[in-house]
Formats: sequence, C-alpha cells, structure tokens
Amino acid sequence: MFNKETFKKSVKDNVKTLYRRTLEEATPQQVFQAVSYAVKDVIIDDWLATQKTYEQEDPKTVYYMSMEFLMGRALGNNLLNLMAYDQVREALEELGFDLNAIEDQEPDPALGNGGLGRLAACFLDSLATLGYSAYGCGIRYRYGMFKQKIENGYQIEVPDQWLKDGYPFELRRPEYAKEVKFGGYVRVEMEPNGKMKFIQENYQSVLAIPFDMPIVGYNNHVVNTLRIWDAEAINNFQLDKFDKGEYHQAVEQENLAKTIVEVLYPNDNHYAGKELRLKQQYFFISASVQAAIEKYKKKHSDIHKFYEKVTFQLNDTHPTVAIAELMRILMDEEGLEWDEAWEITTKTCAYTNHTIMAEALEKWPIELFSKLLPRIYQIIEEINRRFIMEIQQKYPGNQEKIKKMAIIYDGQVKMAHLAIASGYSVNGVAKLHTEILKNQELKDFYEMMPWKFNNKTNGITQRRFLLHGNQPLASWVTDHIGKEWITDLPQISRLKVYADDEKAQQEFMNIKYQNKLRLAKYIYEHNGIEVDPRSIFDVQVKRLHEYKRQLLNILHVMYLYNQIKEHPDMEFYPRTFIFGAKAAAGYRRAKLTIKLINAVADVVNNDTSIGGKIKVVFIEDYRVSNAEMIFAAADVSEQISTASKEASGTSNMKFMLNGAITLGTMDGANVEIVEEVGEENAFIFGLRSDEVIQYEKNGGYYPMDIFNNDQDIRKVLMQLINGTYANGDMEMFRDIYDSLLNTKSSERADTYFILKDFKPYAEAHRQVEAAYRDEKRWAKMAILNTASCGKFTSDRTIQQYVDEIWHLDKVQIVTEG
Ligand code: 26Y
Repeated sequence: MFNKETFKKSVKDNVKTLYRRTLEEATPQQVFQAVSYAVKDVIIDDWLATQKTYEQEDPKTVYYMSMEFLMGRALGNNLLNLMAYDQVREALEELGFDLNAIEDQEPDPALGNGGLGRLAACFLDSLATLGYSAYGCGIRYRYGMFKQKIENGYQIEVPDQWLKDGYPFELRRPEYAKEVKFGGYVRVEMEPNGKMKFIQENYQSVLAIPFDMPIVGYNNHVVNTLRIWDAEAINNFQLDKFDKGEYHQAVEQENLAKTIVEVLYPNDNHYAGKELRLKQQYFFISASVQAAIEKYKKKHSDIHKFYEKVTFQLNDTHPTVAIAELMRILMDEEGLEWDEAWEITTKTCAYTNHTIMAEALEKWPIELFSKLLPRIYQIIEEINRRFIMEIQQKYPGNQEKIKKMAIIYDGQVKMAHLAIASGYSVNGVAKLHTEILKNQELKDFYEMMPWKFNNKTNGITQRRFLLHGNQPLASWVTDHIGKEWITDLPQISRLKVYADDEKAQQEFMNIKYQNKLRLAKYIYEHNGIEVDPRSIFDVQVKRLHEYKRQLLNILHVMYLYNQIKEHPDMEFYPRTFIFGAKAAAGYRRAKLTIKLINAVADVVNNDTSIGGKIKVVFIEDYRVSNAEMIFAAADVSEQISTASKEASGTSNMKFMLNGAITLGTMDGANVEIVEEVGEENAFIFGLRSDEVIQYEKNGGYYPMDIFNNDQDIRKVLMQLINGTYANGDMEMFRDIYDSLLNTKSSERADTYFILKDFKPYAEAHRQVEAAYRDEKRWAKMAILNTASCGKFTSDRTIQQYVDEIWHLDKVQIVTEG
C-alpha cells in the first residue's frame, strides 16, 4: 500500500544514492528520476504478486507482437493507475515540487510511428486493467520516432535520445537473453531413424537481451510486462578469432548487433523494403517466440497443447515471421513432424490488418529473404507449396487464384498472405474496414476461409486520454455520474441527461475554455503566435499522409482567407486552425505539405487587415504527451481522409471523448462514431467509400473539370504556383499543384479526390460555423459527443479480442494490506 511519508523518504534517499545530492541540489531531471524510482519500488510489489498469481493459476497468455509501442510518458499514468496520483502530488508539494513539472521531465518514449503503435499501447493498458495475462513483445530502439524541428517552415528530423539519462521504468533481464541467428546456410543430415535434420551453419549471431517495463492496471494490482529486446554481440570481440581467420565474421557480428536495434523506421503506411527492417523483425520475433516456448515448457510437458495456454497476436504483417519461427522451433528443436507443428502454429497465431493501401503491404524479394533467413525461407516455401495445393483442390485449374493468393509469387514473399494462410483469425480494425477487406482487398481469401475473418473496432484508453490528459473534465464527469466510467466507459452515457441542462453546458464549455487557454499558452510559448481562446479551435493532428488529406484542410484555409480578403465585411466566426504532423523522412510531398501549412500560417497570421479572424498554427513535434493537451482543447476534430483509405483512425475517438465534434468523411471508425452520436451531432461530407472505389475502378476522375468550372478553387490552386505563399517563388509548391491536376506524370491526377470533395468540405465548414454561433446547440453537441463515446474504449475492444479470438482467463490479484 502507498504511504506518503515512506514515499518522501524514498525520493530523498534515491537522490542521494543516485546522484550524491540533496533534494535541494538536484536538477529537475534528477528529481524526476528519483521520484520514478520511488514509484517503481511501489510497482515492483504488485509486479511480483501478479507474476506469482500467473504462475499459480496458469491462465492462457496473449503475446502481443508488435514492431511499435507508442507508449507516451509513464509516470503520471502509473500514478493514476496505482491510485496514488493525489498523494504523490501532495507529497511532492510538501517537498517543494510540482508534479506536473516533474512529469514534463520524462522523455516521451516513442517506439512507434502513429496509430498502430499507439493502439498497441492502449491495448496493454486495457489488458492489465481487465486482468488478463499479457506480454507486449517489441524492440528497444536506441532511437525512437525522430524529434521534429521546424526551420524556415520545413521539417528537420533530430534523433530522439530517449535513453540518454537512463529510463527509470525499465528493468534489464540478462538472465533471459536469447541467441538469434542470421544468414549462413542449411545443412541437411539424415538421422539414424531416417528423419531429416536441418542445421544452420556459418551463420552470424546476435544476443537478444530483454528489458521489461511494467504495465500497471487501473486499481487492481495487476502489473503486466512490456518486453522489448536490445541487441548485443554474442561474445565480446575475441582476438583469437583473428588467428583462425574468422576476424571478419567477428567484426560483422559486432556491427550487426550494434545496428539492428539502432532506430525505428519512421515510415507510416509505406513499405520501403529495407533489409535491416527484416533483420529487426526476425530479431525480436525469434527472441520472443523462444521465450514464450521456454516459459511454457517450465510448467507443461506436452508441447502439443501449446495453443491452449499461449496465443500470438500479430500487429499487422510486421511480426509475421513468427509463424515460420514457431514452425522451426517445433520441428528442428522440439522434434515434431510437420503436421503436428502446423496444427500448433495455426492454432496459436492470429493476424490484425491495419491497412488496405497497396503501398503499405510488405513483400520481400526472395533473394534477400532466403539469404538472411535460409531455414525460415525453406519453411515458408513448404507452407506455400501446401497452401497452393489447397487452392488447387478448392478451385481446380484456376491459375488466377494461385497468382492472386500464393504466398511466394513473382519473386516475392507476401507477408499478408502468409499471415492469412497460417493464422486462425484475421481481423480488421473498424466495421467498414473489415467489410472492404472481405469484399475487395482480401476477397479471395475470405471466400476460401470465411470463418477466419472478423472485425474488432479499435478503441482508446480513457484513462490516459481523459483521466490523465483532461483532469478538469474527468473530475466534472465524476462529479455528475460517479467514477465508474474510468473502468466502464459506456457508463458515460449517463451524461446525456445533462446535454440540455444550461448549468452543465456552461460548466462543460468553461472547462473547454480553460483547456483552450492552456493550449493557447503552449502555442504562444512554442510558436510565438497569439491565438484567441474564444475562436473555434479546429484541429487535425496525425501522421502526414496524402490519404489523410491535410492538403484539403490547408487549401480550404487558403480559400477562406481569399473570401475574407474579397469580402472584408462578411460574417466570419474567428477560427484557429491547428495542425500537428510528422512526415516520414523520405516522403517529399508530405514534407512539402508541412512547408505549405507553415507558409500559409506566415502570411495569414501576419496580415493585420483580417483582424485576426484566421490563425494557422503548426505544432512542432506532435507526440503523445502534447496530444493529451491538444485533444482536451479541441472544438472540431478533422477526420477527412479519402473514404475507404483510413482503416479506423483512433484520434477521432480521443477527440470525441474530450467533447470535440467530428468534421469528417464516412471513413474508418467515423462511420461508427456517427452511428453512436447521431448524424446531427457530427459534420459529415464528401464521397462515400463505395463511390471512391467505383471511381478508382474506372481509372479516376477529371479534376481539370472542377478547376475549369470553379473560380474559387482555381484561385486557390493558382496561388500554389504564382508565389503568393512563397515570396514570389513560383516553383516551390508546383509539385503539389501538379499532383492535383497534372496529366503528364505517371500517377493519376488528384489520387485522393481533394478537388472532388473540396466544395462539400467548405459547405460542412459553414455548418460548423453556424452551429458554433449557437452556443447552446454547440454545448449540447459537445456533451453528447463525450456522452456517446462509450463504445470506443479499448477495454471493449480487448474484451472482444478475448471473447472471440484469444479466450483468455481472467485473473485477480490478491495482495496483503
Ligand atoms: C510496412 C511499414 C513500413 C509500415 C509501418 C507502419 C506499414 C504500416 C505502418 C503503420 C500503420 C498504421 O499506423 N496504421 C493505422 O493503424 C491504426 C490502428 O489500427 C488505424 O487506426 C489507422 O487507420 C491506420 O492507418
């Protein structure tokens, strides 16, 4: 149990032992470290108790395999889940410190890109809170997602040195190290009993060292583990190798270990085919699968029943080599026959698909794959051979099917096909997404194996994104309906009775105003821009990608600005357009879009003639920690992806939870958000997914018609190439102009239907403005959004994974005191 005085003493002692200083002499970072070690001390007891309970009760365990875990800061969240936040705040006050300021000292662990990585983090929070035995398995990247600096309007990537002061919430576990082998060749030996034995030889090895991070459940003493793997050279440089002529191999092994976990690939939804990425994948998967089997064997003698106690969830195709690695260990090390190993593997592995865009699909060239992972490749070849036989049996003589469905085809290993053929479950992440998978992208697979396909609409944890991120609103909600929403979000619908209550409306909007003030202050401090907290805060924060259409948003801002300049007396409710987005380092058009946003901001923000009616803000280095504050302050949530392209989206849910109103297309989970809150409490516009798909089948549409017929749009587009936002430089934004209209390039003009949706988007914005002018109407809509978000808790999502895919056993932790 938590004790304030013991805690204070522990903080003081930690500063002394860690830094040989008194609290008064310690730097803020040192205080953060000392506080965090004191918190870790409290966590450790529950961590031990949890692991002991798991040992005794032996529940089925899910291993959530993911290249990405976008955790965000741990200190505040851990304190809330431990129910110790207020006491620690008081304790620190008594010591002369402000908990918020100490929380701000924590690096923001960003071992992920965007939605997929953050989903993994929300899932871990829900698994622990619901009392399920779970491991997160990932990579301990030395450098996580880069820090973004904006210089002269351009994005600059700066390395994220999140480990430079040491990370207090991790625990190194060298006793669980595993060897991972790359390259070489496979020698086949015949055993006396006539069995074939496959031996990898002349390989390079890396030692995988696990670091464990505690995942604290809310108010239940459950502490699960996120296990991320670091790489070390297997035997420190051996001089004698020099004499044996193995000098090169020794150096290479050393280098491999150093580079393998060096950095997270900053690509989101875009496959680049880099060999190092495949090394990363096999590295953490081999170590994780070995660890899972070792743990299972400690308690169980019959490996055939592995799947009764263990399940692997593959977060997209990135961890899909787990299928072949499990087969390898079961056959080559446990001595099982193919059929036995196959039964276990196909009952253990399940796959989540997060995208339907072709450019995000992982396909490895055979050459590269078989050289790096010779034994794994053999196994995949055999899986492929048998799978093709199955296809032939089901569709005799149908070569088309084989061409479309084979795992290995055209010189490539197709990871999605491997995952679907070998797993017991394939799920999409929102209703619409799953339907598109079944009826379009994965149609052939669905027809052959319909029972594998299911939907699990994404969710988010209300504990980080309301309880921690928006404490004033969290308290208000609790004051009105009690605190059950913290672990049972659908309870939040009990706020609906307050939607028309004037006092409640005022309180709700006043909290929003306070949060807007907080964000305005942050913007002033970081951007030097003064924004009016009474203006509409219209926010789009997410990775920068063409399909997410930040370009549509900023083109519309350019249009509004033209309108105000042309009609200075027109009615206009002041608006603050807030953007936050990182672009993949090599994604030129995305980076140019950031420049455009900043260029428009420069012109508009400094034009005194418009009397501050529009402000444009690009928030530098959008990440989990500032996201929490941004959601809390938003009035309007921009969710404007081209319909059919956004698998789910999850920021849409975080905005809704915080009382922002969705301005969006009928895409991803927006569809379900509208279903929950009602169409009258959202602003929906644009092409529907079936319309987009239809256009695509017909080779697109003619944006030039729109350009020719609409002078407002034409004016905005011309401003891209007449230097309006580029100090007279007519070339700076030409690529963007070309992408929308051009017929000369190989890509289709306006692939993402920006011009097609432009006018409907502008109309939706006019409706937003009208609704906002009516204060009561807006307050009601805002309350109803918060009150209707119950479905979008990751607790619900996880419960569905448990009930319909994993079938885990629930556990209760009994503690003394
Ligand atoms: C192959 C590779 C470079 C790659 C790396 C990262 C491919 C994809 C990704 C990340 C994908 C991602 O974040 N997808 C998002 O997953 C969210 C959680 O399911 C969805 O809400 C969101 O719509 C989807 O874009």
